[in-house]
Amino acid sequence: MMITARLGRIVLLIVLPLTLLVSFLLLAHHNGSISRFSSSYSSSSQTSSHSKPKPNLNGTRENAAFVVLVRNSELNGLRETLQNAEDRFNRKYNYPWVFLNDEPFTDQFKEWTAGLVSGETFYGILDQQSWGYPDWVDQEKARLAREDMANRNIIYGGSESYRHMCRFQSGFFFRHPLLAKYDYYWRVEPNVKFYCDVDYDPFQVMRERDLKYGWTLSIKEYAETIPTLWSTVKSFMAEHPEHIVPKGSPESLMDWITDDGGETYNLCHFWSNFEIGSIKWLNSKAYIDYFEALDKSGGFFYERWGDAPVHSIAAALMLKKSEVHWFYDIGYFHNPYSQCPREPAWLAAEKCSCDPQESFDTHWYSCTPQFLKVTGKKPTDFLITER
Ligand SMILES: Nc1nc2c(ncn2[C@@H]2O[C@H](COP(=O)(O)OP(=O)(O)OP(=O)(O)O)[C@@H](O)[C@H]2O)c(=O)[nH]1
Ligand SMILES: [Mg+2]
Repeated sequence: MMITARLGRIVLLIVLPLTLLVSFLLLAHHNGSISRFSSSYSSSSQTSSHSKPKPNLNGTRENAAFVVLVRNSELNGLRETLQNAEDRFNRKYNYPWVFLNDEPFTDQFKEWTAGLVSGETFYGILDQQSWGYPDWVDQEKARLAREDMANRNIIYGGSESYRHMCRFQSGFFFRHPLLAKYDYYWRVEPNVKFYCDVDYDPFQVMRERDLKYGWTLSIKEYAETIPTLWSTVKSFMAEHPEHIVPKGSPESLMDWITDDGGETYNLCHFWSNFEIGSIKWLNSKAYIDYFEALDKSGGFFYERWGDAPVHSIAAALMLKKSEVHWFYDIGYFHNPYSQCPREPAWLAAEKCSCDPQESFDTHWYSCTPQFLKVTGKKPTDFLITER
Protein backbone atom coordinates (compact mmCIF):
# COMPACT_ATOMS: atom_id res chain seq x y z
CA MET A 1 0.00 0.00 0.00
CA MET A 2 2.74 2.43 1.14
CA ILE A 3 4.90 1.59 -1.92
CA THR A 4 1.98 2.10 -4.33
CA ALA A 5 1.16 5.46 -2.73
CA ARG A 6 4.80 6.60 -2.99
CA LEU A 7 4.94 5.50 -6.64
CA GLY A 8 1.77 7.46 -7.31
CA ARG A 9 3.31 10.55 -5.79
CA ILE A 10 6.49 10.11 -7.88
CA VAL A 11 4.37 9.91 -11.02
CA LEU A 12 2.44 13.02 -10.04
CA LEU A 13 5.47 15.10 -9.03
CA ILE A 14 8.07 14.07 -11.65
CA VAL A 15 6.70 12.12 -14.59
CA LEU A 16 3.57 14.16 -15.18
CA PRO A 17 5.28 17.56 -15.23
CA LEU A 18 8.00 16.08 -17.48
CA THR A 19 5.38 14.75 -19.89
CA LEU A 20 3.63 18.11 -19.90
CA LEU A 21 6.91 19.91 -20.55
CA VAL A 22 7.85 17.61 -23.45
CA SER A 23 4.37 17.99 -24.99
CA PHE A 24 4.61 21.79 -24.67
CA LEU A 25 8.04 21.85 -26.30
CA LEU A 26 6.85 19.70 -29.20
CA LEU A 27 3.79 21.87 -29.71
CA ALA A 28 5.74 25.12 -29.49
CA HIS A 29 8.27 23.87 -32.00
CA HIS A 30 5.51 22.82 -34.35
CA ASN A 31 3.93 26.30 -34.18
CA GLY A 32 7.25 28.00 -34.86
CA SER A 33 7.28 29.99 -31.62
CA ILE A 34 10.62 28.57 -30.55
CA SER A 35 12.49 28.98 -33.80
CA ARG A 36 12.75 32.78 -34.09
CA PHE A 37 12.09 32.82 -37.82
CA SER A 38 9.82 30.60 -39.80
CA SER A 39 11.18 30.20 -43.28
CA SER A 40 9.92 28.73 -46.46
CA TYR A 41 12.20 28.32 -49.43
CA SER A 42 11.38 27.74 -53.03
CA SER A 43 13.92 27.24 -55.78
CA SER A 44 14.11 30.93 -56.50
CA SER A 45 12.87 32.82 -53.49
CA GLN A 46 13.70 33.00 -49.82
CA THR A 47 10.87 34.44 -47.86
CA SER A 48 10.77 34.49 -44.13
CA SER A 49 9.09 36.63 -41.58
CA HIS A 50 9.26 37.61 -37.97
CA SER A 51 5.88 38.39 -36.49
CA LYS A 52 5.25 40.71 -33.61
CA PRO A 53 2.03 41.17 -31.73
CA LYS A 54 -0.23 43.42 -33.78
CA PRO A 55 -0.25 46.90 -32.20
CA ASN A 56 -3.48 48.54 -31.23
CA LEU A 57 -3.84 51.07 -34.01
CA ASN A 58 -7.50 51.90 -33.60
CA GLY A 59 -7.84 51.07 -37.25
CA THR A 60 -5.63 53.96 -38.35
CA ARG A 61 -2.78 52.16 -40.09
CA GLU A 62 -2.69 52.05 -43.87
CA ASN A 63 -1.97 49.03 -46.03
CA ALA A 64 1.68 49.99 -46.46
CA ALA A 65 5.24 48.94 -45.73
CA PHE A 66 8.83 50.12 -45.77
CA VAL A 67 10.98 48.47 -48.42
CA VAL A 68 14.76 48.14 -48.32
CA LEU A 69 16.91 46.50 -50.97
CA VAL A 70 20.12 45.77 -49.13
CA ARG A 71 23.20 43.53 -48.90
CA ASN A 72 24.18 41.56 -45.81
CA SER A 73 27.40 43.59 -45.72
CA GLU A 74 25.40 46.81 -45.19
CA LEU A 75 23.87 45.63 -41.93
CA ASN A 76 25.47 48.20 -39.65
CA GLY A 77 24.67 51.21 -41.85
CA LEU A 78 21.14 49.91 -42.09
CA ARG A 79 20.73 49.46 -38.34
CA GLU A 80 21.49 53.12 -37.72
CA THR A 81 18.89 54.07 -40.29
CA LEU A 82 16.30 51.69 -38.84
CA GLN A 83 16.82 53.03 -35.35
CA ASN A 84 16.48 56.58 -36.70
CA ALA A 85 13.35 55.86 -38.79
CA GLU A 86 11.71 54.08 -35.87
CA ASP A 87 12.58 56.85 -33.44
CA ARG A 88 11.37 59.65 -35.73
CA PHE A 89 8.24 57.96 -37.03
CA ASN A 90 7.56 54.28 -36.99
CA ARG A 91 7.54 53.55 -33.27
CA LYS A 92 4.17 55.34 -33.29
CA TYR A 93 2.80 53.38 -36.24
CA ASN A 94 4.59 50.01 -36.35
CA TYR A 95 4.50 49.65 -40.12
CA PRO A 96 6.12 46.46 -41.41
CA TRP A 97 9.57 46.33 -42.99
CA VAL A 98 10.27 44.33 -46.15
CA PHE A 99 13.94 43.57 -46.78
CA LEU A 100 14.99 42.32 -50.22
CA ASN A 101 18.32 40.91 -51.37
CA ASP A 102 19.79 39.15 -54.38
CA GLU A 103 21.38 36.69 -51.92
CA PRO A 104 19.89 34.96 -48.87
CA PHE A 105 19.93 37.09 -45.73
CA THR A 106 22.07 35.75 -42.91
CA ASP A 107 20.53 34.83 -39.58
CA GLN A 108 22.49 37.64 -37.99
CA PHE A 109 21.01 40.11 -40.46
CA LYS A 110 17.51 38.93 -39.64
CA GLU A 111 17.99 38.97 -35.90
CA TRP A 112 19.69 42.36 -35.74
CA THR A 113 17.09 44.03 -37.91
CA ALA A 114 13.96 42.36 -36.49
CA GLY A 115 15.13 43.28 -33.00
CA LEU A 116 15.41 46.97 -33.88
CA VAL A 117 12.07 47.70 -35.43
CA SER A 118 8.55 47.90 -34.06
CA GLY A 119 6.71 46.35 -37.00
CA GLU A 120 6.74 42.90 -38.51
CA THR A 121 9.75 42.05 -40.67
CA PHE A 122 9.84 40.13 -43.95
CA TYR A 123 12.90 38.91 -45.80
CA GLY A 124 12.82 38.10 -49.50
CA ILE A 125 15.26 36.97 -52.15
CA LEU A 126 15.07 37.96 -55.80
CA ASP A 127 14.62 35.61 -58.70
CA GLN A 128 16.49 35.40 -61.99
CA GLN A 129 13.84 37.39 -63.84
CA SER A 130 14.15 40.41 -61.59
CA TRP A 131 17.92 40.22 -61.00
CA GLY A 132 19.51 38.80 -64.12
CA TYR A 133 19.87 39.30 -67.86
CA PRO A 134 16.77 39.08 -70.02
CA ASP A 135 17.41 36.78 -73.01
CA TRP A 136 17.35 39.63 -75.55
CA VAL A 137 20.36 41.33 -73.96
CA ASP A 138 23.74 40.69 -75.60
CA GLN A 139 25.95 40.15 -72.58
CA GLU A 140 29.19 40.68 -74.48
CA LYS A 141 27.94 44.04 -75.73
CA ALA A 142 26.98 44.86 -72.14
CA ARG A 143 30.45 43.93 -70.90
CA LEU A 144 32.13 46.16 -73.49
CA ALA A 145 29.80 49.02 -72.51
CA ARG A 146 30.83 48.64 -68.86
CA GLU A 147 34.50 48.61 -69.82
CA ASP A 148 34.10 51.74 -71.89
CA MET A 149 32.21 53.60 -69.14
CA ALA A 150 34.75 52.53 -66.51
CA ASN A 151 37.54 53.93 -68.75
CA ARG A 152 35.64 57.19 -68.94
CA ASN A 153 35.31 57.28 -65.14
CA ILE A 154 31.55 57.41 -65.22
CA ILE A 155 30.16 56.83 -61.74
CA TYR A 156 29.27 53.13 -61.29
CA GLY A 157 29.90 52.85 -65.06
CA GLY A 158 31.92 49.64 -64.67
CA SER A 159 29.57 47.95 -62.22
CA GLU A 160 27.42 45.03 -63.31
CA SER A 161 25.54 44.70 -59.99
CA TYR A 162 24.63 48.41 -60.01
CA ARG A 163 22.87 47.83 -63.34
CA HIS A 164 20.91 44.88 -61.97
CA MET A 165 20.02 47.03 -58.97
CA CYS A 166 18.75 49.93 -61.12
CA ARG A 167 16.72 47.60 -63.34
CA PHE A 168 15.24 45.86 -60.29
CA GLN A 169 14.28 49.17 -58.68
CA SER A 170 12.83 50.38 -61.97
CA GLY A 171 10.67 47.44 -62.83
CA PHE A 172 10.46 44.71 -60.23
CA PHE A 173 10.48 45.59 -56.53
CA PHE A 174 6.77 46.39 -56.51
CA ARG A 175 5.96 43.02 -58.09
CA HIS A 176 7.80 41.02 -55.44
CA PRO A 177 5.31 38.75 -53.64
CA LEU A 178 6.20 40.30 -50.28
CA LEU A 179 5.30 43.80 -51.49
CA ALA A 180 2.59 43.33 -54.10
CA LYS A 181 -0.16 43.05 -51.45
CA TYR A 182 0.42 46.58 -50.12
CA ASP A 183 -1.03 49.83 -51.45
CA TYR A 184 1.95 52.05 -50.58
CA TYR A 185 5.70 51.71 -50.02
CA TRP A 186 8.33 53.89 -48.41
CA ARG A 187 11.76 53.21 -49.81
CA VAL A 188 14.70 53.36 -47.43
CA GLU A 189 18.43 52.75 -47.94
CA PRO A 190 21.21 52.01 -45.47
CA ASN A 191 22.96 55.10 -44.08
CA VAL A 192 20.21 57.61 -44.82
CA LYS A 193 19.03 59.90 -41.99
CA PHE A 194 15.70 61.37 -40.97
CA TYR A 195 16.31 64.75 -39.38
CA CYS A 196 12.89 65.63 -37.97
CA ASP A 197 10.03 63.93 -36.20
CA VAL A 198 7.35 62.88 -38.63
CA ASP A 199 4.22 63.57 -36.60
CA TYR A 200 1.71 62.52 -39.25
CA ASP A 201 1.28 59.38 -41.30
CA PRO A 202 2.62 59.96 -44.85
CA PHE A 203 0.83 56.82 -46.04
CA GLN A 204 -2.47 58.23 -44.84
CA VAL A 205 -1.73 61.49 -46.65
CA MET A 206 -1.03 59.50 -49.82
CA ARG A 207 -4.39 57.78 -49.63
CA GLU A 208 -6.50 60.74 -48.51
CA ARG A 209 -5.10 63.04 -51.22
CA ASP A 210 -5.02 60.32 -53.86
CA LEU A 211 -1.27 60.79 -54.32
CA LYS A 212 0.79 58.37 -56.40
CA TYR A 213 4.35 59.52 -55.87
CA GLY A 214 6.13 61.36 -53.06
CA TRP A 215 9.71 62.62 -53.03
CA THR A 216 12.00 64.84 -51.02
CA LEU A 217 15.18 65.70 -53.02
CA SER A 218 15.54 66.37 -56.72
CA ILE A 219 18.67 66.69 -58.85
CA LYS A 220 20.05 66.37 -62.39
CA GLU A 221 21.28 63.08 -63.85
CA TYR A 222 24.73 62.44 -65.38
CA ALA A 223 24.03 62.70 -69.12
CA GLU A 224 26.69 60.03 -69.92
CA THR A 225 24.63 57.35 -68.16
CA ILE A 226 21.53 57.81 -70.34
CA PRO A 227 22.49 58.70 -73.96
CA THR A 228 19.41 57.05 -75.53
CA LEU A 229 16.93 57.08 -72.64
CA TRP A 230 14.94 60.06 -73.92
CA SER A 231 14.69 58.80 -77.52
CA THR A 232 13.41 55.48 -76.13
CA VAL A 233 10.85 57.37 -74.03
CA LYS A 234 9.75 59.36 -77.08
CA SER A 235 9.12 56.13 -79.03
CA PHE A 236 7.05 54.87 -76.09
CA MET A 237 5.02 58.10 -76.02
CA ALA A 238 4.34 57.81 -79.75
CA GLU A 239 3.22 54.21 -79.34
CA HIS A 240 1.14 54.73 -76.18
CA PRO A 241 -0.35 58.24 -76.22
CA GLU A 242 -3.21 56.86 -74.10
CA HIS A 243 -0.85 56.63 -71.09
CA ILE A 244 0.42 60.21 -71.28
CA VAL A 245 -1.19 63.24 -69.58
CA PRO A 246 -1.76 65.53 -72.62
CA LYS A 247 1.08 68.00 -73.03
CA GLY A 248 -1.11 71.11 -73.03
CA SER A 249 -3.17 70.04 -70.01
CA PRO A 250 -2.86 72.18 -66.86
CA GLU A 251 -2.24 68.91 -64.99
CA SER A 252 0.81 67.97 -67.11
CA LEU A 253 4.15 67.85 -65.27
CA MET A 254 6.08 67.40 -68.48
CA ASP A 255 7.66 70.84 -68.32
CA TRP A 256 9.49 69.75 -65.22
CA ILE A 257 11.59 67.31 -67.28
CA THR A 258 11.95 69.22 -70.52
CA ASP A 259 12.85 72.82 -71.33
CA ASP A 260 11.90 72.64 -75.00
CA GLY A 261 8.42 71.14 -75.11
CA GLY A 262 9.61 67.52 -75.12
CA GLU A 263 12.38 67.69 -77.69
CA THR A 264 15.11 66.92 -75.11
CA TYR A 265 15.30 65.72 -71.49
CA ASN A 266 16.68 68.29 -69.05
CA LEU A 267 18.05 65.53 -66.73
CA CYS A 268 15.77 66.47 -63.80
CA HIS A 269 14.72 63.63 -61.53
CA PHE A 270 13.47 62.87 -58.04
CA TRP A 271 16.24 61.27 -56.01
CA SER A 272 14.78 57.80 -55.66
CA ASN A 273 16.72 56.68 -52.58
CA PHE A 274 13.73 58.28 -50.81
CA GLU A 275 10.31 57.53 -52.24
CA ILE A 276 6.84 57.12 -50.84
CA GLY A 277 4.75 55.76 -53.65
CA SER A 278 1.75 53.86 -54.82
CA ILE A 279 2.34 50.18 -55.53
CA LYS A 280 -0.89 50.08 -57.51
CA TRP A 281 0.37 52.80 -59.83
CA LEU A 282 3.65 50.96 -60.48
CA ASN A 283 1.65 47.80 -61.18
CA SER A 284 -0.65 49.64 -63.62
CA LYS A 285 -0.69 48.80 -67.32
CA ALA A 286 0.66 52.28 -68.08
CA TYR A 287 3.76 51.87 -65.92
CA ILE A 288 4.39 48.25 -66.95
CA ASP A 289 4.07 49.13 -70.66
CA TYR A 290 6.56 51.94 -70.07
CA PHE A 291 9.04 49.77 -68.17
CA GLU A 292 8.84 47.00 -70.75
CA ALA A 293 9.48 49.42 -73.60
CA LEU A 294 12.61 50.64 -71.83
CA ASP A 295 13.72 47.17 -70.81
CA LYS A 296 13.36 45.78 -74.35
CA SER A 297 15.84 48.38 -75.59
CA GLY A 298 18.57 46.95 -73.31
CA GLY A 299 19.52 50.42 -72.05
CA PHE A 300 19.77 49.27 -68.43
CA PHE A 301 22.78 47.19 -69.54
CA TYR A 302 24.19 48.88 -72.67
CA GLU A 303 24.11 52.22 -70.90
CA ARG A 304 23.57 52.69 -67.17
CA TRP A 305 20.03 53.93 -66.74
CA GLY A 306 19.22 54.78 -63.14
CA ASP A 307 15.90 53.99 -61.52
CA ALA A 308 15.64 57.64 -60.46
CA PRO A 309 15.26 59.10 -63.99
CA VAL A 310 13.16 56.08 -64.98
CA HIS A 311 10.64 56.60 -62.14
CA SER A 312 10.72 60.37 -62.49
CA ILE A 313 10.09 60.47 -66.22
CA ALA A 314 7.17 58.08 -65.69
CA ALA A 315 5.73 60.31 -62.96
CA ALA A 316 6.19 63.48 -65.02
CA LEU A 317 4.53 62.00 -68.11
CA MET A 318 1.87 59.71 -66.71
CA LEU A 319 0.77 61.32 -63.43
CA LYS A 320 -1.13 64.51 -62.85
CA LYS A 321 0.58 67.36 -61.01
CA SER A 322 -1.86 66.86 -58.17
CA GLU A 323 -0.74 63.23 -57.75
CA VAL A 324 2.91 64.08 -57.06
CA HIS A 325 3.83 65.39 -53.61
CA TRP A 326 6.99 67.03 -52.31
CA PHE A 327 7.55 65.81 -48.75
CA TYR A 328 9.15 69.16 -47.99
CA ASP A 329 8.78 68.67 -44.26
CA ILE A 330 10.52 65.28 -43.98
CA GLY A 331 14.07 66.27 -43.05
CA TYR A 332 16.27 63.79 -44.89
CA PHE A 333 19.90 63.03 -45.73
CA HIS A 334 21.49 60.73 -48.29
CA ASN A 335 25.14 61.39 -48.74
CA PRO A 336 26.03 64.09 -49.78
CA TYR A 337 22.75 66.06 -49.90
CA SER A 338 20.00 66.92 -47.47
CA GLN A 339 16.49 68.31 -47.37
CA CYS A 340 15.68 70.52 -44.41
CA PRO A 341 12.49 72.52 -43.85
CA ARG A 342 12.98 76.23 -43.13
CA GLU A 343 10.13 77.43 -40.90
CA PRO A 344 11.64 78.21 -37.47
CA ALA A 345 8.54 77.14 -35.57
CA TRP A 346 8.40 73.89 -37.46
CA LEU A 347 12.08 73.10 -37.00
CA ALA A 348 11.72 73.40 -33.25
CA ALA A 349 8.38 71.67 -32.93
CA GLU A 350 9.55 68.69 -34.94
CA LYS A 351 12.93 68.52 -33.17
CA CYS A 352 14.82 68.79 -36.45
CA SER A 353 18.58 68.40 -36.27
CA CYS A 354 19.39 69.71 -39.77
CA ASP A 355 20.59 73.12 -40.92
CA PRO A 356 18.16 74.77 -43.38
CA GLN A 357 21.08 76.64 -44.93
CA GLU A 358 22.49 73.33 -46.09
CA SER A 359 19.20 72.22 -47.62
CA PHE A 360 19.64 71.19 -51.25
CA ASP A 361 16.27 72.48 -52.45
CA THR A 362 17.62 75.94 -53.28
CA HIS A 363 20.93 74.69 -54.73
CA TRP A 364 21.62 75.53 -58.40
CA TYR A 365 21.86 71.81 -59.20
CA SER A 366 18.47 71.01 -57.64
CA CYS A 367 15.38 70.67 -59.81
CA THR A 368 13.06 71.65 -56.98
CA PRO A 369 12.82 75.34 -58.01
CA GLN A 370 11.64 74.18 -61.44
CA PHE A 371 9.10 71.84 -59.82
CA LEU A 372 7.71 74.77 -57.82
CA LYS A 373 7.55 76.92 -60.94
CA VAL A 374 5.75 74.27 -62.99
CA THR A 375 3.26 73.47 -60.20
CA GLY A 376 2.81 77.13 -59.21
CA LYS A 377 3.47 76.36 -55.55
CA LYS A 378 5.69 77.46 -52.70
CA PRO A 379 7.41 75.20 -50.16
CA THR A 380 4.96 75.95 -47.35
CA ASP A 381 2.11 74.69 -49.54
CA PHE A 382 3.60 71.25 -48.91
CA LEU A 383 3.61 71.42 -45.12
CA ILE A 384 1.23 68.79 -43.84
CA THR A 385 1.07 70.00 -40.25
CA GLU A 386 0.64 73.70 -39.46
CA ARG A 387 2.80 75.00 -36.63
N1 LIG B 1 21.15 43.19 -52.24
C1 LIG B 1 21.78 44.12 -52.93
N2 LIG B 1 21.48 45.42 -52.72
C2 LIG B 1 22.14 46.35 -53.44
C3 LIG B 1 23.14 46.02 -54.38
N3 LIG B 1 23.61 47.17 -54.92
C4 LIG B 1 22.93 48.17 -54.33
N4 LIG B 1 22.03 47.69 -53.43
C5 LIG B 1 21.07 48.44 -52.61
O1 LIG B 1 20.35 49.27 -53.50
C6 LIG B 1 20.20 50.58 -52.98
C7 LIG B 1 20.89 51.58 -53.89
O2 LIG B 1 22.28 51.31 -53.95
P1 LIG B 1 23.38 52.42 -53.62
O3 LIG B 1 24.71 51.74 -53.68
O4 LIG B 1 23.02 53.14 -52.37
O5 LIG B 1 23.22 53.37 -54.88
P2 LIG B 1 23.24 54.94 -54.94
O6 LIG B 1 22.34 55.49 -53.86
O7 LIG B 1 22.96 55.32 -56.33
O8 LIG B 1 24.74 55.26 -54.65
P3 LIG B 1 25.48 55.81 -53.32
O9 LIG B 1 25.66 57.25 -53.59
O10 LIG B 1 26.72 55.00 -53.28
O11 LIG B 1 24.56 55.54 -52.14
C8 LIG B 1 20.79 50.53 -51.57
O12 LIG B 1 19.72 50.27 -50.67
C9 LIG B 1 21.75 49.37 -51.60
O13 LIG B 1 21.83 48.78 -50.34
C10 LIG B 1 23.46 44.62 -54.57
O14 LIG B 1 24.29 44.24 -55.39
N5 LIG B 1 22.74 43.73 -53.83
MG1 LIG C 1 22.50 55.09 -51.86
